[in-house]
Amino acid sequence: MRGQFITFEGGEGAGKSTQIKRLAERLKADGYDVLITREPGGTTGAEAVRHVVLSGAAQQFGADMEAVLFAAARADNVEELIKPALEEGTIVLCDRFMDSSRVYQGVSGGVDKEFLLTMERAVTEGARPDLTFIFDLPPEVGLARAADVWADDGPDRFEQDDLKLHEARRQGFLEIAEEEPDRCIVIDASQSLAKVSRALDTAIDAYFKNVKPKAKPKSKSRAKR
Ligand code: T5A
Repeated sequence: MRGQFITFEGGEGAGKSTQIKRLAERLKADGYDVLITREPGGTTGAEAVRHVVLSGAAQQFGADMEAVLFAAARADNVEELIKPALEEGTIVLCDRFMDSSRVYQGVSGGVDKEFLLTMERAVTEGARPDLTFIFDLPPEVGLARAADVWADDGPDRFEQDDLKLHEARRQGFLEIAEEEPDRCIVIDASQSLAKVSRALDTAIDAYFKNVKPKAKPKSKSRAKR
């Protein structure tokens, strides 16, 4: 029995974390075991890497170095959290994953595609996403939303980038969705919270109908809430 590995991708402030939390509650209420994780992060080691990359401390060493750091954080998250959870039949909801490296480090960072894919294959072995939601919206809308929740220290290393880079990332995610239509579903994230929630629920219901989730629903009384 293997669980389902569902990843959420997109630009800054697209609403991924908000929807992941809501969806997790819904799935738990339906009787599924659900694990939420994020990238970079999830484990103690990966959270330490998160601090290094998002603070901008690694930026001076170049995009290749940042790509390696994201891959290192991913390796830890996969080995410590994601793979064990999938093996137990859990539904794993991950806020960003390999597509963020393809887009942020590859498309906008200029890191060699083959180098990225080699690291991706090594790190994600046994933990490839079954389904990926690409939250699509104009970058200026996402950045304005993100700005509302910035901590006192302001935008992080990637939020500070030029609007052109954010636009290139948006196109990069859309290209991945086009290249891998069996795995990716694009969600119009510029809509209201209620409409985005509805679009996501509809897509999840259709997906679960087709794949017959390997994660077995437990009886309601055992559901974690
Ligand atoms: N990165 C990451 C790489 O470069 N390479 C990699 O391999 C990986 C894994 C991570 C950064 O690292 C980069 C990408 C990122 O720049 P992060 O803080 O985790 O940093 O970045 P985000 O994932 O972008 O986190 P955000 O919090 O900015 O975006 P979310 O999670 O998409 O948005 P969310 O849910 O927090 O919502 C933001 C605000 O908008 C509101 C929410 O209430 C919240 O206030 N909101 C809406 N408002 C109106 N309408 C809606 N539909 C809304 N949905 C949410």
